[in-house]
Amino acid sequence: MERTFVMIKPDGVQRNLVGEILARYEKKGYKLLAMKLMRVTEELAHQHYAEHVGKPFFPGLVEYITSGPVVALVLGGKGVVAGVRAMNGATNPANAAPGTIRGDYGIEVGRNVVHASDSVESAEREIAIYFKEEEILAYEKNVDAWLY
Ligand code: RTP
Ligand code: MG
Repeated sequence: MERTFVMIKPDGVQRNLVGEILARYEKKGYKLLAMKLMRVTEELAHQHYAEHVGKPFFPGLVEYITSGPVVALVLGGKGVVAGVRAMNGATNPANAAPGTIRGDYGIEVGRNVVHASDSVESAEREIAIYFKEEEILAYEKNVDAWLY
């Protein structure tokens, strides 16, 4: 199953958006494979955002991402990498379409609520940074069996 790495960033946690955002991914049909509330250290931020080291916004990005707890997720499903990017919306919430997470909940690029991997290769790299393989669960769902 295709997998992606998703993060609800510190502003999402502080603004009580965790449940709303998780509900969107769940209702879409993506499968929750791993989840944890955690702090991102400076070292982790440098690893995760290695491609942005040296850019003008990098120091601000590190300060933002390390400023409070985040929710780290692994989601699975058909086309999940591109699908979650589409649900998150454009990087700058000012340009993100209404109906996307950033379009509905943000107004500032430096506070854009969520992260998602931009390719299958990035996803596998980022999942390995944030999770041990044993923290990622394989399981089947059967709603009827749990209702009755
Ligand atoms: P992300 O990696 O967080 O999912 O976001 P993205 O792919 O849409 O955007 P990316 O280019 O990878 O940028 C990473 C994060 O850096 C912050 N940023 N600030 N001030 C700026 O111009 C600026 N540009 C990027 C955002 O938090 C962005 O999500
Ligand atoms: Mg990115």
